[in-house]
Amino acid sequence: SAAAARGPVPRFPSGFLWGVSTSAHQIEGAADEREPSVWDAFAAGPGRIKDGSTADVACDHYHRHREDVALLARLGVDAYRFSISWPRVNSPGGLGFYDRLVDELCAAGVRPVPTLYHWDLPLSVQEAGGWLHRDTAGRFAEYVAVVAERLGDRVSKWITLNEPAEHTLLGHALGTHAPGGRLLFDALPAAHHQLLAHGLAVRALHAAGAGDIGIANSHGPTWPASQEAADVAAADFYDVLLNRLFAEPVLLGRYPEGIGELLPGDVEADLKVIAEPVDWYGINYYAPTRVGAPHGEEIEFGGVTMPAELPFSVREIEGRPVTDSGWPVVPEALTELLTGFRDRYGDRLPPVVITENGCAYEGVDDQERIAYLDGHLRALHRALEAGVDVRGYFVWSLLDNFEWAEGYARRFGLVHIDHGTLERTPKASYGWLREVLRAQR
Ligand code: GBH
Repeated sequence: SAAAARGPVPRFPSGFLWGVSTSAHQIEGAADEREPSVWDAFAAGPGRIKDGSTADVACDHYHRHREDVALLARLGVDAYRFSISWPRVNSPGGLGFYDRLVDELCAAGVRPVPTLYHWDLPLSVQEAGGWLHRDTAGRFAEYVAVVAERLGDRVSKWITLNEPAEHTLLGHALGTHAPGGRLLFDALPAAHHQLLAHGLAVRALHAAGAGDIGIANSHGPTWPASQEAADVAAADFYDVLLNRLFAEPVLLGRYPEGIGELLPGDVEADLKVIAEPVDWYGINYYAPTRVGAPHGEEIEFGGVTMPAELPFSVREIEGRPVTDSGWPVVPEALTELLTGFRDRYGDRLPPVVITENGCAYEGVDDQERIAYLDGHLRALHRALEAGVDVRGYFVWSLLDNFEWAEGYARRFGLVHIDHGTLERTPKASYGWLREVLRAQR
């Protein structure tokens, strides 16, 4: 078989944390058993979700969590990254659901790794100003304190936010995700307030006696379209906006040059909060991005419409296979990303965990997904050999799920979901990963 021809996945250090990831809004369903979130409101608008779907039922994980925990246990992962829905915690019995989930995970020998925010802001908080409003950061910290108080006796590893970069760009600058803001550069306060929320959450977790805290930031190498000055400058700018703007406040306690001036409030004082030390740094990696000077016209890219007034344009990476999302498959860019982080941030970079990596493909005999994951594990191992301190790897995702604006049309799961019957069927990649994990023991 193709897997045999590739040879075994190299051996990772003992204690390396193997896991899979999901998020609440993408899998839970049971929307009528919680407060509404920005995603419920966004999906209700016409033309927002490609297949016209909503996450009202999703994978119905809320009612089928026992079956899903059994799938995790059989897969043999050490850890499960899921997210806690703030709108559910706001609703009667909501925290009780996560309480039971954590108990079931512990009983199954799977370590719970909750993310405290994965894009599903309570609609009530949006109506009070959302991430454009500074108070949202304080409200988030209050919610975090409640969760830590209830789960802190059994949860020993925490993630504050998922991908504030994507939530800013897609949710507030371009409007292709909830809450649908099309503010372009006026969306930057949403980034700052999320980062402030991260810092306040770290403090709230510490106050509750919790430790081992990280953030899950999306990162990828930015490749200039050519060596011409205009392309290099555009790529640098994109790198500042999508990578450095979110890494540097957390790791270095400062914004990249030119950014701080664009932000509201006492930025220097806020940076002290944002730089509250994390114990590890989570990276979600999917693909590199090739960027050049602006075209001066609107372009469609990776399902996103980029307005003409942006000072860069995203270009195709040629000569590579692409996944069903249209993203190129470039495993060695993961090695480049990690060694680049180590070189840039040195001893300010804590141990790294890959908190998401995966791909969209159809079918249950998903040989392309196996090839993608196999290639990325080898690239990750090369980063370890090059001296980068990587402590864990989480596949996105356990289940096919609600892929935001793409609806159910993109399948990232190791387990297939029939969205009619909600039947779970492990794919070939699930069996492959189980064997990889077994061989690592
Ligand atoms: C994550 O976002 C989310 O955390 C998760 O909820 C989601 O389901 C999952 O990934 C899959 O989408 O256009 O070639 O330059 C990922 C966001 C995906 C943003 C890849 C950057 C670069 C591809 N990232 N993308 S390209």
